[in-house]
Amino acid sequence: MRVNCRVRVIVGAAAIGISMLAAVVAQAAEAVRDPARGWDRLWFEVIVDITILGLLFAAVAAYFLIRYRRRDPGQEGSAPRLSPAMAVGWAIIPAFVFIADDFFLAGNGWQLWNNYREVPANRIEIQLESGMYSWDYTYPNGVRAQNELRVPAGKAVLLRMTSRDTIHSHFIPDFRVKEDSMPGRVTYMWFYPRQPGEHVVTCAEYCGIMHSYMVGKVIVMPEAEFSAWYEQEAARFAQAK
Ligand SMILES: [Cu+2]
Repeated sequence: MRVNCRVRVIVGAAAIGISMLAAVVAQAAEAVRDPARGWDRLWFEVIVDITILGLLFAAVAAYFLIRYRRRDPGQEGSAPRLSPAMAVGWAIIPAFVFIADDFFLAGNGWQLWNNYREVPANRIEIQLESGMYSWDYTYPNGVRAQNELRVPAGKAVLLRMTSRDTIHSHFIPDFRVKEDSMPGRVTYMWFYPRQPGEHVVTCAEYCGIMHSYMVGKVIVMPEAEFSAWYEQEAARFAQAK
């Protein structure tokens, strides 16, 4: 009777683990092109998975605590006999459920990263030179901006980055992207600003005593508004030459 009950608990745990993995697989199968959404989704999956696993393990532990509690002060406990197969099962199945989920989430993260490294063809490409202590952006038409990156909504933005002094790290928390910029090497990052709004840019690599002042913002504008600004800035730069 007792053995049957334990077998049911083990089988139940394995079934929940497998169905949980299946749900994660189904979600991961949808290709996510907006990296921010992809990372958010993966993080949500991590939270859901560890919550389910944690509750499951806690429920089994609580069941055992109640089921095998001491019923009178003089009672002496006795360990139930486990067959070798049961002993191995008790060790392997919970570990398998936990580790399988860990590997699965790690695999999802890797896949997401690989997808992220492929930049959409339809994009605006901006050069970024970082230096102590500013972010200097140059647009394809020669327009330059410092610490304020204006971009159109609804289009992927690619930054090709380098540094004129030391290592900095261009971090836009709202878009879930962060990448080092360094002298003598061109690195890149991209993000997909879907709606107009403002987002903080900050340096995520300690680069000197004013590091904490190395902040800027991404200003996402409606496309028409961006085009007007872009042309106006181009004319201003042409006049200044
Ligand atoms: Cu910096």
